[in-house]
Amino acid sequence: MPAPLPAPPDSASPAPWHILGAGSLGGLWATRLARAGLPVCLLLRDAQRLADYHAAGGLTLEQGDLSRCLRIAAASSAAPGAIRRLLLACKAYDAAPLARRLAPWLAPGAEVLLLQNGLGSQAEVAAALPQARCICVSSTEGAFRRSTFHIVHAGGGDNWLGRLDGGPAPHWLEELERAGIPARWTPQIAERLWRKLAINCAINPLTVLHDCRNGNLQGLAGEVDGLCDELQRLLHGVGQDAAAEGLHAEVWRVVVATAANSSSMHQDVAAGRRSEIAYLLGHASREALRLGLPLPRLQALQSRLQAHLRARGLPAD
Ligand code: NAD
Ligand code: KPL
Repeated sequence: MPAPLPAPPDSASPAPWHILGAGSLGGLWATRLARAGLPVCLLLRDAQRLADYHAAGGLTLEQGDLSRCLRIAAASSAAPGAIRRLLLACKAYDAAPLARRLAPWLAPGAEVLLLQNGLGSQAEVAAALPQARCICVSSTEGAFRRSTFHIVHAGGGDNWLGRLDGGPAPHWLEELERAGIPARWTPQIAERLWRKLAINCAINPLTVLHDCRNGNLQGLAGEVDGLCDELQRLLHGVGQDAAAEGLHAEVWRVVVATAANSSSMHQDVAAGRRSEIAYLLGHASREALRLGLPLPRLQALQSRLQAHLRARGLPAD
């Protein structure tokens, strides 16, 4: 393992955006930053993935009727060189192991943006990278991969950024704006993350168990409302009163607005991929246990989902 790297001498020059994971969201950020002329380096899994990327000629972004292939610089995540600003754009369960692997390459005071859904992975990464400044992102943008290096921008949304310990907005927020990435700084990022976790817990597991699209949950109103009651109690329990406000109405608004969509968890399970259950329902259950809050509907939902995943040979936590 290499020794930790010192900060580069010219730290006034704009720090390149190192982006780990040329998946859906990582690709969406990388292509928009590169299109705006900002320095970007994609960190790919290994030498084979790097060779595949060069053979593909770059990363393609599809937005509406327009597609553009960008030749973005890339390196292997095994030997990326010095990193001053990192966007960790992997799944929640990969975040801490990958952060540990990249730790020796981070310059002192490096900034690490965490794009993961749910909660729990952010604290794991922060513990793994005590020398870095971690910034959490709660994203409601939508993207998927049409093929390995072809990203489709599927839905508009927001990116809320903030540090769990507060702190002022970084100067590079303007770079995101310039790149057309909707980004807003909030001192209350935990509230945003908890609110999204609650919405995902009310919608995603049921779409898996009933093998349905989000809109079909309108036929399961009692079940959804019962979960929202308990999620609201949990949010109050963890001190996120603002996140609890109007939760039922917000869940129904999302169900209707995304009626034709398959939830991310439904897509993962249908494709035989690992889900992020441990950082959604798993985190909610762990917090309820810690607080001594009995939430029987959430617990029953978690048990049903875990049994469903195990029956398909998928990790249940
Ligand atoms: P994804 O699976 O499309 O992308 C993850 C990428 O990480 C993959 O390309 C994978 O190859 C890469 N990766 C894993 N290990 C690696 C390694 N060792 N080196 C280099 N790359 C590695 O996932 P995604 O949809 O972009 O989701 C990322 C996070 O963003 C998740 O937590 C997800 O819940 C959240 N999110 C996604 C969306 C969306 O629309 N896709 C929206 C909001 C939030
Ligand atoms: O975030 C989502 C997800 O699928 O993970 C929702 C809002 C439920 C939209 O599908």
